[in-house]
Amino acid sequence: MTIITTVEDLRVLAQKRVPRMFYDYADAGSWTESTYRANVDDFQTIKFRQRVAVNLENRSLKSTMVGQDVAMPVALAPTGLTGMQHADGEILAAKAAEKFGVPFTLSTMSICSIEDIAANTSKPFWFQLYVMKDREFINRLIDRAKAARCSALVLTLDLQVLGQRHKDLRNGLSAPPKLTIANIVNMATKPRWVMGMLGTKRRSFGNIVGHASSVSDMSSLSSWTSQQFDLSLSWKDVEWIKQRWGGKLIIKGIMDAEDARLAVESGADALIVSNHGGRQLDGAQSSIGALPGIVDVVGKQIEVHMDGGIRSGQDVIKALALGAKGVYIGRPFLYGLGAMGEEGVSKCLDIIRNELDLTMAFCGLRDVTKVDKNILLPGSY
Ligand code: FMN
Repeated sequence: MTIITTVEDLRVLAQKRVPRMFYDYADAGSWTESTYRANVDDFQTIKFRQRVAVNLENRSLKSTMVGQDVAMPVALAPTGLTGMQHADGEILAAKAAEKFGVPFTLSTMSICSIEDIAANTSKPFWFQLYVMKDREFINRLIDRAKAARCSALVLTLDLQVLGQRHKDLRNGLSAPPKLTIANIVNMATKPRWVMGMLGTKRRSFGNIVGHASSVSDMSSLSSWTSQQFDLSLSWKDVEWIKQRWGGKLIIKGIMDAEDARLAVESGADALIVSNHGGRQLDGAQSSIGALPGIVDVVGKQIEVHMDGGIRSGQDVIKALALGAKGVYIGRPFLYGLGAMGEEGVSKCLDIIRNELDLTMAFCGLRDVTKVDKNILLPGSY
């Protein structure tokens, strides 16, 4: 039996259990993957101040993100094709997040639909929107998210063009995925995954197929998707979406202080410092590197969240210390899902909670909302 004590253990197990083309899709970054690696590595240079003989009774990890209570300030990031890491992956991840008390964010490019998540959970979840050229489709998605009682809209702005991921090209990962002999042979070595997929009908993009006017099946999806990136996207569109949505708006993909100012002006309630997990602009700064500069500029006006490279509770507390009100994990929960389904996502959240709690204690704090730069060694960040 494999003993799982870290997010890395979940990654290793997921690699064994998920077909290569889908594992690589989750695990890869763009081009040389330098930003993808920097996201993780830059956390390691930040050092804590260890404190002793402080009362550590009754510790609390409870906080809020965009005014909503969270059991700890860690949300599940929107990830496309999650239902390919494990059958019904989005439903399983949403259930694990709900039980734990943290937000789950459903991607536009998910396999399970908005309605699937609403039918299988009882608390509100968050919906992530890409700005596509088909504005009628956006209108319908927003209406569907409202009908499903989504309590925040995460608007991703960093995907007007797609960063090239070599592994996806080599593995033939497209919509629909190319079933090459190599892919089929590899899938045959992952019986759990195959059995799961045979047991579900949810195998195509649930928010799109049958909902966008010209997409009725997986082959019409391919040409539709390639036309949908909106090269003319501007902050005016963001204002329109804010107005159309009318609820909490979180803008994702901000790496620049000037863009952070514009996000505030467009009426966002929060922004996410994010480089898409190193999957878009390779050569961009790490997210944790960009965070302090953005907090300095807009941190008093709006909640600043971050994602990218978080692999432990220690990383979470470092981001909070540098001014993030909350963070998101992408690959860590996908590894959990690929490794062990819903149980794996819960395991991932448990691991991060325990690491966060103990690290906070070592730094002499009892309340996660009180974490600030004082827990870090000056000069190490
Ligand atoms: N971000 C989006 O806004 N929408 C998506 O559909 C989306 N799909 C993703 C798919 C995968 C497999 C991964 C790994 C990331 C995706 N992202 C997407 C980016 C994540 O929301 C998040 O920014 C990133 O995963 C954070 O980095 P981490 O994986 O190191 O935690």
